[in-house]
Amino acid sequence: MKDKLKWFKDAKYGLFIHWGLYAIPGGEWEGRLAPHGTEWLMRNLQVPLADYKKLAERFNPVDFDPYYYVRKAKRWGMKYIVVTAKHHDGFAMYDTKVSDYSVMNTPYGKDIIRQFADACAAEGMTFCVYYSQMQDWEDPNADGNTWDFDPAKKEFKRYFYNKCIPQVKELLTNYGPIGLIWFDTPYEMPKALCQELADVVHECQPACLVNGRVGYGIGDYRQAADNSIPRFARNDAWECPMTLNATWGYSHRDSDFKAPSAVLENLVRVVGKGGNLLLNVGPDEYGKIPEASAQVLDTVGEWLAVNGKSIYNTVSAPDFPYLIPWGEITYNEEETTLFFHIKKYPTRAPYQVHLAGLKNRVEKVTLLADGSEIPFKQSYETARDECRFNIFMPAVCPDADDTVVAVKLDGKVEVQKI
Ligand code: FHN
Repeated sequence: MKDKLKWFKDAKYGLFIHWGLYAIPGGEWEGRLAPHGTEWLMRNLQVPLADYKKLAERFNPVDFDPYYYVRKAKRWGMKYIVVTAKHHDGFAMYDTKVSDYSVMNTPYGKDIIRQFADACAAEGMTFCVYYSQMQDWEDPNADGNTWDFDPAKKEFKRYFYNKCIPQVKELLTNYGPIGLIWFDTPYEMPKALCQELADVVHECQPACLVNGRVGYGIGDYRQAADNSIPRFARNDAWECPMTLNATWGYSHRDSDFKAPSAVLENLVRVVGKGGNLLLNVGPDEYGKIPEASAQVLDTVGEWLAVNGKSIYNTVSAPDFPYLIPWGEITYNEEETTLFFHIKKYPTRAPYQVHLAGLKNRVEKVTLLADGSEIPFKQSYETARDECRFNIFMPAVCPDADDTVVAVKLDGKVEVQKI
């Protein structure tokens, strides 16, 4: 098989959608607030299963339009979508024959995953699913629900072989090509079962990627911790899952969305370290996300429409010998071009941005946004063995959030060691 990770490594930016019954309480249950993510409400407030299940009788997202998400994701510059097919609460957002606890037994009664899959196929978007493999608060034998079910009586394998594996098979056989499957919270799951799960995925769809949270490094790519950007760059495939506010599921109370500049900064930092940013939205019980969060992503999408070349198909640049005080660098290997993401714009003439330690000859420097040429100077001081490279920016900052400059090199990037 050709490099099955290529699409993922080139994609750089994806949309995560956490959606399920938890969107209805939106973080609040009978006057009590869910302490962390709203999707953890049932467990954190120990809501009895019989009560939580009644939410299914109310689930009716009449405003849901899968094309809204897929078309928006395209405009937002995202290259894949990961939707929660089943989160920890155990409720399937699709037509499963394995359990009655699904969207088919709600007033809505339509398969959400099918609609996303079809819209993605029609719009040329890579469709992916999230599946909580270890925790399932509805199943007496799965991990997580210790208030309805006695932990001492749990037989995990009964859940694993009767619900988890069959449901994963359904997802991988009934919805066309799945770009990747996103497992989560493997906790103490035995390695052999994690391997079996990954094998089932690859038997059903050899090209489908398995994420790192299948456990034990068995996945096809790695995951950073939630909302955490690794300190060091690495150019194997990895992904940073991130929230737009402080929760994954919809919240009635939290509309503290990151500003576009903050999203952009996170995206460039993740991509500059060689990874992908998987940014989350949480639709409400009607199927919509707050307009304010969509606007944030619109703005980032506008920036990407102009500067996307500095993000997609890039890798992290090699380590330069000195800290870079003005921003980040991404690198397109095929085009032997470095992209300088200038966040701290020079304030005084001659508006210099300096990079030490670049050994290549620079052929051309341009402002990515409009292709205009930027003057530059290279020098080498023999006795000190120092390579210096300066560019001279326009006096007026073209983009206060991130001005991108394309630096075309004469060949593969080479960096001085000090
Ligand atoms: O428990 C989940 C959480 O609800 C959410 O799904 C995130 C997404 O990365 N993963 C787990 C916590 O790491």
